Amino acid sequence: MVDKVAVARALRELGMLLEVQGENPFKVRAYENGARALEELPGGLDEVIAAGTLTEIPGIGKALAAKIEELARTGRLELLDRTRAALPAGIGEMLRIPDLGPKKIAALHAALGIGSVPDLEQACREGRVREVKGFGEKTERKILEGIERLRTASARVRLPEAREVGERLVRRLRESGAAEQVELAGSARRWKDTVGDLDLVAGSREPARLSAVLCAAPGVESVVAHGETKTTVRMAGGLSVDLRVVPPEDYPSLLLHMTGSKEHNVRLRALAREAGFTLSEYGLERLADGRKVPVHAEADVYRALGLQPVPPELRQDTGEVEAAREGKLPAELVTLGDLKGMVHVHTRWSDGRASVEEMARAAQEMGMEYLAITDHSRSASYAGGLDESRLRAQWDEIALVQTKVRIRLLRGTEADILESGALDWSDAVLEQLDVVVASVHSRMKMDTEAMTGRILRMLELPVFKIWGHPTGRLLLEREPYGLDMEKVMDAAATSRVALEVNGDPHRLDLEPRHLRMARERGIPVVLATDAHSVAGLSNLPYAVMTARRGWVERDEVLNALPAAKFTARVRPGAG
Ligand code: DGT
Ligand code: CA
Ligand code: CA
Ligand code: ZN
Repeated sequence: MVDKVAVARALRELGMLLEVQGENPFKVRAYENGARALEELPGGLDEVIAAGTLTEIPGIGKALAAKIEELARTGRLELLDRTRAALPAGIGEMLRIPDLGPKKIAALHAALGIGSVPDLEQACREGRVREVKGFGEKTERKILEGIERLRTASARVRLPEAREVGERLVRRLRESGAAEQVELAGSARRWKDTVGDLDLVAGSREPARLSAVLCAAPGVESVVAHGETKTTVRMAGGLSVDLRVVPPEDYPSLLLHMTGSKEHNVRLRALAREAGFTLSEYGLERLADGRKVPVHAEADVYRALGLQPVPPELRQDTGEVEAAREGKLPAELVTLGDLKGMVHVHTRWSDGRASVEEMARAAQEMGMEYLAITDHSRSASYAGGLDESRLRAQWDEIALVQTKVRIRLLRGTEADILESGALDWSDAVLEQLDVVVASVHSRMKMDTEAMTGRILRMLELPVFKIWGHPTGRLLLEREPYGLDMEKVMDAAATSRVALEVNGDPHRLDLEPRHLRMARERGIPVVLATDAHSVAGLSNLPYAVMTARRGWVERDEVLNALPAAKFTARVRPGAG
């Protein structure tokens, strides 16, 4: 099976390297667009190649299709190899420094001969970068910060990328028939927002054969360690994968151990000792006689320790062990099936890539009862934000599409929260909308006091709003805004607001600890995709799992309400 993420990555790298070489911007953009189109391809790449329909994908022309086929067939791209060879070897790593694009890298290379991250770091420290035209002290400082962040973040990948690789390997190992049980464990099973490495666990009587299957799997670049019970490989994208294998009867204990978190395990072990057992990856044993307690599933271990079974995504040692002991784990954790509406999506009217009708049909296919179209407001001009006349024209289109689909369409907006804390629409417009998402997209670097004031003023507005991607973080790329969360949450509790759990894999915002703060205060939430394409709608599970990690229950989720109740609850003009 062809790894479309790896193919996309190769195209993107080629585009950026060509840009460093000064290649024409159109060509450069074509690679980026092609990479994006592949990432958003709903199915597998093999089918498309087999059917010869690559060029029917928007953004993929003949030349690009040939390169994709070459990558799929050979795992390499001749032009990429040649371009890499023509540039200093460290340029690829320099491209990963946040905020340092190909143009700046080309300028630094031309002026100072810098061709690697260590060269660059040294030049910054010696104050040489600020002397280059177009650079200054501030850029120099930002580059150093970027290098620092690259160091701390480079080891981790975002959850969906990790899960995609992990699930593919799990399928492969299962299909080999060399194992009775195989599962993804570790942070990926806990749906943590970023993943350090993948942990696969298996119960098998043929560990050597299973290990060989992993080593030969597509996408495996090198074998780091290779033993009977433990194998470690490195994937093409740099992600490391551990496989642990035990006999089938010991599998549940291994799964529990390898799922973690480490902190959760430490707590379980302490409880086990108190109860007269020892707990390890090899099983649960009675201290008195060293006899193994038979364990058929993870739940058996929890029960033996007097605990309710804890779902993997809750295993963070943030109170779940105490709750499980008292039988007080949240009973109605929200599930994907609970959701009845999509409440934050974009269309071609602003920066989305699908029409209102396409989004409506896709959401309907997913079983949704309602869909709020929430394109950007005017201030988000970089994202094609709508002015009032275009917004009204969009209402006409929404009305037209409504005559063709069953799903109920709602008029919405994603209004910018302006620097003053006001929303980017007049009250007259706000009153005519069904759903208002309010988000910060500009002036994100205000200091904590100013940003907190801005948000507090937004919260005070009488109109009901969904506060979109509240902390503004971009995973592995951008820190959250400075915000006094306690203050903001206290204000939200008495405001007409719901907090969004944004399932965009780059955001996963709010995060669990903040959701816990919201729940303590009775603040409702919505689970949203912020989709900019039909494919983006399928990120809903990431919003759901992030919410579950924050213990969110069904009755706290506004878009688990049926359409009539939802609109009554969030309609800006209403009571
Ligand atoms: P990651 O890879 O950084 O995203 O996070 P994890 O949780 O996947 O951590 P990893 O890969 O180092 O280890 C996988 C699991 O193995 C971890 O969740 C719990 C278990 N584990 C690892 N080290 C220890 C340890 O020192 N003590 C205990 N009790 N469990 C451990
Ligand atoms: Ca791991
Ligand atoms: Ca590991
Ligand atoms: Zn949005």
